[in-house]
Amino acid sequence: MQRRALHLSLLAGLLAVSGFVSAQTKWDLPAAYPATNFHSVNLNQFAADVDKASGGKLKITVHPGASLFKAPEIKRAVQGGQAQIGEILLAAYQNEWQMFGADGLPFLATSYDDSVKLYKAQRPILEKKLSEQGMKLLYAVAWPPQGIYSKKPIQSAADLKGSKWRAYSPSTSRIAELVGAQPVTVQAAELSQALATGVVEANMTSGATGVDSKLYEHLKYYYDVQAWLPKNAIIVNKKAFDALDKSTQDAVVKAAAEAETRGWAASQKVNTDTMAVLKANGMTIQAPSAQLKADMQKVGATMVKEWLAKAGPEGQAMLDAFRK
Ligand code: PCA
Repeated sequence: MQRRALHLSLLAGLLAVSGFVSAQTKWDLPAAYPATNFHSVNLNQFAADVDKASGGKLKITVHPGASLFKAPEIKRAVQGGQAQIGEILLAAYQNEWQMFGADGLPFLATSYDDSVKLYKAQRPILEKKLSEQGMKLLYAVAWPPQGIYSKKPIQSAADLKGSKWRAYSPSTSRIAELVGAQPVTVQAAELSQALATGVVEANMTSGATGVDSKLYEHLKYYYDVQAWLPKNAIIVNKKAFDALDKSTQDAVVKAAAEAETRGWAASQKVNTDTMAVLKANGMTIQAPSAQLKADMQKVGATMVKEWLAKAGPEGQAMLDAFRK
């Protein structure tokens, strides 16, 4: 009797030591935007949902604000397994593969409805590409529509000539070139500082980033151009995902689908809310003049043409799927 009890306790001890009883996996999730940004808030909810649904077997720690990796390094970190999972701005990787930049092209998809359509056309090829790179796409959420922030009032694109223009992607740099501005790449995490030191006089981004980085402290004019809605994507290293047991994998996929739905709704709400915050902080918020709008649309048409020339038949097929 006593002997048997001893055996059982020994067995329990061995199981605990081997990690069998309390098997727990920990993932790091680098993200580039501040903790209060709606994408980051959504990521924390996603992590909490996974924790709960997996019965505590998978713990995901979100590292917002580019605290673990800088924005342009996150994709490679996930691919190489330095981070198991991460959040990337797809459009930032356009030079690597043109399809990544499809949602960063001005005036291709300018409303939430069109962005959803574009995402549907983009998603299968994104999944294929990321899979070839040893990763899996979990979900993607659009930023609110991109408008122009400027130090001075802007009546037409000519007013942007020579201005120091902050870019966050190849496309936002290209816009600067086409309007004769001087592009300087600055990640969101460094944007406030860049403004304070005067290296940025204009840029295109969302109301969300306008509030995150307090753009109203330096740029007094906002033109609600609604030119495109770039997406953040949450990607996971395939080996890390495959190492999970089936029920935990299912928990991740389900929580991701919920985060996607929640994120798109949050984006729309944030779009409205942040316009009010910008205004309350003294910004002049206007629709673009007919001239400015026409100028920017021309820039967009040029860029879609350039993109298509580089993207080839794969790009054309995606555009056809989007427009059908
Ligand atoms: N904010 C990010 C990307 C798009 C957006 O709205 C940024 O400005 O870096």
